[in-house]
Amino acid sequence: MLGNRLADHHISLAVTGLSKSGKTAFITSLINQLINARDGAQLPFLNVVSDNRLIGVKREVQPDVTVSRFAYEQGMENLSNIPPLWPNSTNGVSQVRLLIKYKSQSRLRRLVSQHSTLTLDITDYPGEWLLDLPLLETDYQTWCERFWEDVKDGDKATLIAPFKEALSAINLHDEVDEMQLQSIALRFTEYLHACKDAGYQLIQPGRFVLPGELDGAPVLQFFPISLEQLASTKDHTRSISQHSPASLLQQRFEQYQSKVVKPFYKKHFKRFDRQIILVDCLSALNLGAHSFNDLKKAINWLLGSFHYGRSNILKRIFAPNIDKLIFAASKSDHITPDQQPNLVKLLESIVHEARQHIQYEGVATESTAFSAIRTTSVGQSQVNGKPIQVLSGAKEDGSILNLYPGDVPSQCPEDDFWDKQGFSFPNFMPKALAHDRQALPHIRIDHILQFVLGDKLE
Ligand SMILES: Nc1nc2c(ncn2[C@@H]2O[C@H](COP(=O)(O)OP(=O)(O)OP(=O)(O)O)[C@@H](O)[C@H]2O)c(=O)[nH]1
Ligand SMILES: [Mg+2]
Repeated sequence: MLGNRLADHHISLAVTGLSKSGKTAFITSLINQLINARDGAQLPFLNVVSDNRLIGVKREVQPDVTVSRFAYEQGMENLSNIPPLWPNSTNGVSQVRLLIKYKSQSRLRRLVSQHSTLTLDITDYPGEWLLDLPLLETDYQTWCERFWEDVKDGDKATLIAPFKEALSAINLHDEVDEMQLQSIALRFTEYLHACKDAGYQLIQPGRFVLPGELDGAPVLQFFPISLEQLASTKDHTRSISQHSPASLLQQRFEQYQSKVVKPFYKKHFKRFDRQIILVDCLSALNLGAHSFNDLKKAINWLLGSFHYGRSNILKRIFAPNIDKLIFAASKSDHITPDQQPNLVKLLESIVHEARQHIQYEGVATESTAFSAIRTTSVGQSQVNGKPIQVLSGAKEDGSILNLYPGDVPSQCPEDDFWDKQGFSFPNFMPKALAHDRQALPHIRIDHILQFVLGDKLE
């Protein structure tokens, strides 16, 4: 028994990231690289591969048979399509389990068994749902206050107008009119969609924009009341009946917490050993100041709510046991190699405070920039007689574009950055694959694998 335990061990890896940060592409590439590790994958920094100790990797039936199987084959089919397509975007939860068989360097392990096996479990889910996590620590009133504080910024102030108008029609001291609540909730949902389309990142509650099987359910029919309305509910000279809209909205918010958010996290985020936090700094830079500032806000709100080690409701739900965590700026094939160090510094400036808390709790952290599926090649060009690096990649229409996308700022940019310097790239498409079992081109996935798995494969 002890022998088995020594030879076989297990890691549950949390892949965390906002919507479109690159989680599904990362998991697809991770499976692809490990399966092809002995057959074409470029993984020089993964010691078990460079030491020639990896025996093989295979997929096993996942631990939770009630959730979908991670659609790796479908993703590879998309990538080998002509023209190649990105893996489909995620609208539900799925899982994958990999068995990694290797020769251990530990004499004790080798005495027990010739080979050891590391079991790796990963869960994929829509990034939209992740931002619901901080809601567990918020009551309805605080949520409303935060919401109105947040919409003061930029275009959100304009986008909110139709919802604000609809909200003004409601009398919180009347009896509930369910149809009226439903139609105001619809305006609220439209506002969240408009923010998403405009490139904002802090979209909450997440199920409103990606409801899955909850589409049309009353638990998604609530919204924040205005600060004036909030104040009027506290006016003790006017009693609020249990059947008033204000009470119902609060009840729905609490039902959303207990019936939607909590079960999701309880079921899928129970126990992790290692964590990767993906941050798509480059798309946010590309979209402009509003998107970048919102990304920073969303990431810090999220990380603040993890409170690694602190005893709170999330701690009880997560019971986090994480000993290693890596922050990774995704899609780094959008910039030239000379800009990669700046991208890591930019990422570090976004997560600085949260990282200090996490390290204080004894969790080893690292930061890096990577590309799960590399779409570009690097070439040279001349500007004013000086050589510069440029990128070449295929646009969505298949045409090839050569460009210098811009300098990456090494810390969160000040206001004048957005006026002075442009940063621009199209959504490149993946390169054509010869077949769907080929190793995917990537940047630094092997560094990430070494950080999260390396010590377990010694
Ligand atoms: N150039 C480049 N683009 C990438 C890379 N990874 C992801 N992308 C782009 O980002 C999009 C979103 O990637 P996904 O992996 O679906 O992101 P996600 O975090 O799973 O998104 P949700 O499931 O919606 O939360 C892809 O469709 C690609 O357009 C990468 O390594 N390089
Ligand atoms: Mg996804």
